[in-house]
Amino acid sequence: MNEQRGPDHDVVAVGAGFAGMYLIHRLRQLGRNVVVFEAGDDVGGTWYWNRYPGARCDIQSVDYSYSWDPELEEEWTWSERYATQPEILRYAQHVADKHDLRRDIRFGTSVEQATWDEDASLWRIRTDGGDEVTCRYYVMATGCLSMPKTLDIAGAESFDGPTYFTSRWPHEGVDFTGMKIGVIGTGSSGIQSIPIMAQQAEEMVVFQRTPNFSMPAHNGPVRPEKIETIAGRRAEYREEARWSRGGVPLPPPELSVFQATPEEREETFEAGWAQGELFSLFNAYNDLLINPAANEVVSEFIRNKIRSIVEDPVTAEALCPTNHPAATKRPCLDSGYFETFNLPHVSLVDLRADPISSITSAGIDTASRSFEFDAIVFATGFDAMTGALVAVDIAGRDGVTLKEKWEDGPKTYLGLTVEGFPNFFAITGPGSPSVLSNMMVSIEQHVELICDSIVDLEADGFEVMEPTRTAEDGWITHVNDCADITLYPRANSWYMGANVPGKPRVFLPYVGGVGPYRAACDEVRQRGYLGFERRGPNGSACNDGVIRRVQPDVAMVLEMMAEMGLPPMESLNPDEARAFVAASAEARPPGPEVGEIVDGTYPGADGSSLEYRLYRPDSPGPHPVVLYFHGGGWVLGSAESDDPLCRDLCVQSDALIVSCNYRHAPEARFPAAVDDGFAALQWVTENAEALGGRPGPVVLAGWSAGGNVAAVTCQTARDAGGPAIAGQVLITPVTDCDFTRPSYSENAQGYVLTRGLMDWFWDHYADAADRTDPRASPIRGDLADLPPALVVTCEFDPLRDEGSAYVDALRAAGVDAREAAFRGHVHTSAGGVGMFISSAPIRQEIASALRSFVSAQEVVAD
Ligand code: N01
Repeated sequence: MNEQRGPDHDVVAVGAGFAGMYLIHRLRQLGRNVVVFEAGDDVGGTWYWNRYPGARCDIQSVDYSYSWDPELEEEWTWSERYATQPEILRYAQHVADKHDLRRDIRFGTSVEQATWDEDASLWRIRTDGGDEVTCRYYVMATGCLSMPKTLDIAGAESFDGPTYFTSRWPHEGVDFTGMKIGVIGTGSSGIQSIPIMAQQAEEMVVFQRTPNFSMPAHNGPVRPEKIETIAGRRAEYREEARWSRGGVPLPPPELSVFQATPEEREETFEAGWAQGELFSLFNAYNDLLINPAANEVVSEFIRNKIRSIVEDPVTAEALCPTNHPAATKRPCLDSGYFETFNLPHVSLVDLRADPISSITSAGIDTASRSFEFDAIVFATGFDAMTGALVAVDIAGRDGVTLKEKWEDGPKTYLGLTVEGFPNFFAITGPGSPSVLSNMMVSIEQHVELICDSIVDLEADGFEVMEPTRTAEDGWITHVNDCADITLYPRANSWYMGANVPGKPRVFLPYVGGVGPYRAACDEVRQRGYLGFERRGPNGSACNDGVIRRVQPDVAMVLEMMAEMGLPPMESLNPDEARAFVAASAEARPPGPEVGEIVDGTYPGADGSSLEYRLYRPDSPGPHPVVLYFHGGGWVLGSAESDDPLCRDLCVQSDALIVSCNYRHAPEARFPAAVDDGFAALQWVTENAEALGGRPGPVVLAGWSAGGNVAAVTCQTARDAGGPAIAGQVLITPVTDCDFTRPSYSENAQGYVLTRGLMDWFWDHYADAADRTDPRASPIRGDLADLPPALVVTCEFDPLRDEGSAYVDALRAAGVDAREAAFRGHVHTSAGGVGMFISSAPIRQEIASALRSFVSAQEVVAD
């Protein structure tokens, strides 16, 4: 080694599975020098090690195969939809032969240590053979499910007979003929191997801790319809896969399971079951993985299938998964798994009822029985996603190891790079789609991204790249935001690290989808390596920032709206805008059922009759009363225009919500709206009992311009000496006519409420001279002695800063005021009932404030 010459290799990688193999090919094309260390004796990675009987792919092989070699695509034909491990391994070997990959692979060699040398800007790699090599870039291509989980069963070493791990199966195979065997574990490996081992064994006992959702693979030759889909358009098909959600082209489901009749659902699920594809059931409706009630429908469908296959009802029930939503643990594709339990020599031990106490020299003891076996098979899984990465002693800048850095859970930028670990890449690492995708698509994308990043880095005159802490924290926040809107975190799965005792419980993969993930990575590059610091002999450049900041479900709707290319609302006249808003309201989810809805009228400030809509909880009254004012910039909206939000608040706060309309601009300009607000307060207070509410001070609430009306009404009521108000909840309110606060420029466009639209609203509502009147801009009024306040603000709202400023001003005036600031949300988030799962905490916060204002009032009254 001569560091004057630079490192020994451009790139060192660990692992000669599909990732390491493609990396060699791609880097060679770029003229880079690469060496791959591989513990096994040949290529194949997971398919080299996992040789247990029945091991197969659970993504169709035409999809789970390389797309980068068109010639290979033509010359290789898969014999089955889901190829067996030997066939997939032959495929890997064929590719290695064809591209002469083995000459850059050191087989039978593990990397034990990798240390970043900051002074020399290179990695020092030490192998188990004691060799040391240096490289500029270090890549872990070790796979997500390659580190077997350490056995956590008492007495694991004491069994006298042979033991086998599905993840480390003997190359020569195992013949269980005439043997009595015990199998522990019913994940994919157990479910695939149990039917085959049962064919040989004289007796088999399966020890099951958690039953799993599995469906038949219906394996066989690739189906004609699949061949047809691909024929003559393979490149397009592959491109569709790259932009799909799971790495296999599929139309996104449009309907909720509840939009289908029970008969339609049954038909759809039956077709999915017959299809034999993981996505066919779980992609059937759009809410199966986000709504517990929807998931229960498909869960029960699968349970009924299990009950119909397994003859013994007690065994059938024990095989039915009930402790996690379907697909939140990796579901399985099987070939005769449930049928196996109908064989007379196969039995099931339900460990939830009768847990293993220890493994003994003769077999396995449970709490109530002793079993003797000739052999035991462990299908107990992996220390997934992080196990293989922290198994190597990787020390980054300042000597901090990856294991130390990830003590509380893995932190990565894009699931590929790590702050503190320059020029380090983890292919399909935690925080990338990886195990929630067709791995081939994700592997190829990461390999290409690594290569592009290296080329760009050097072309820009740098030699080191490293993500910033801000970028990494931002990405992990986004990864968690994506997971939190799904049901995945509800399961004790290996996705959550929950299968390994002591492992931090965090959601490991990125559930936002392969296409959206690719878009984020592309954007990082297009924006000049946003979130990276790049350094070289001639200086450094830090392009700090966060690539995804909007809540994922909100971002999806924003994207859809952008794609629709709608004219800006401010280009319409008020009637057109009103018609547009009314039509949009038709399409939104309705919100929850309430006890009763009553529509009526009340006298406005000018004596005209104005509408109200009352939402009564489904609980015995009388209820506390909330007077609510709708949003719509004083121009749009009605007593019922915030219907889903009012329903939700009614249910959650157990209060009577009276949504009162007010006169709208431009027909009735300032101060008509706020005059009506005060009239509504007087009327609702006087009529509280008649409306079925509790007499006494009401709580005021309002969204946007409605928040403005509520805030002004509080001031008017104080000045008028009543009626008394228990509290005010102002949801992203207009509090000022000043557009100079930063949120107005930061969020001027792209987040539904634009600066242009606010101009339009103000122009319709108030003359310039009136806008500074405290009845238009309540922040400019006397704020002393106002009711306690909760002000909701959203990060991507032009009105954010005036909401915060109102809280500051209220507090300065001695008012008990609190801001609830919501990260990643927009002006309309709070009202997105049934649309933005991520906005549920906003409504919970509002409902809890409504309740607390009322109960504080009750205490005073007592
Ligand atoms: O591992 P797993 P796997 N006492 O973790 C049980 C991929 N894969 O190797 O669920 C008793 O899923 C454990 O019980 P519980 C695929 O992504 C793909 O089967 O923790 N039982 C569980 O039943 C898959 O998801 C294919 O309560 C214990 C089982 O062991 C992933 O690899 C094929 C136990 C482990 O299941 C992992 O699958 C195979 C204990 N102490 C694998 N410890 C394809 O089809 C663990 N268990 C492509």
